[in-house]
Amino acid sequence: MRDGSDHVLCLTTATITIPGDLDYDQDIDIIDFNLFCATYGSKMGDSNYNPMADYDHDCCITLVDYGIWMDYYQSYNG
Ligand SMILES: [Ca+2]
Ligand SMILES: [Ca+2]
Repeated sequence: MRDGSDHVLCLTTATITIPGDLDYDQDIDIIDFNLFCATYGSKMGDSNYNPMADYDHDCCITLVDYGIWMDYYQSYNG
């Protein structure tokens, strides 16, 4: 029986994505660096291509992406 007082409690987890945090554990550390290195040099379609590490969206993981990742790393770890 519905009496109009039913409430649906919606809990949403607001996951804040930190740019450069490739393993989504809310930090930028050596693990993220290793993940970046694993995808470095790949291009879209390659098995090791990680679009999350393609910061300039050119479909390749290059030195440009590395520079951007390093900026994220250095800003995060101050
Ligand atoms: Ca991380
Ligand atoms: Ca790129």
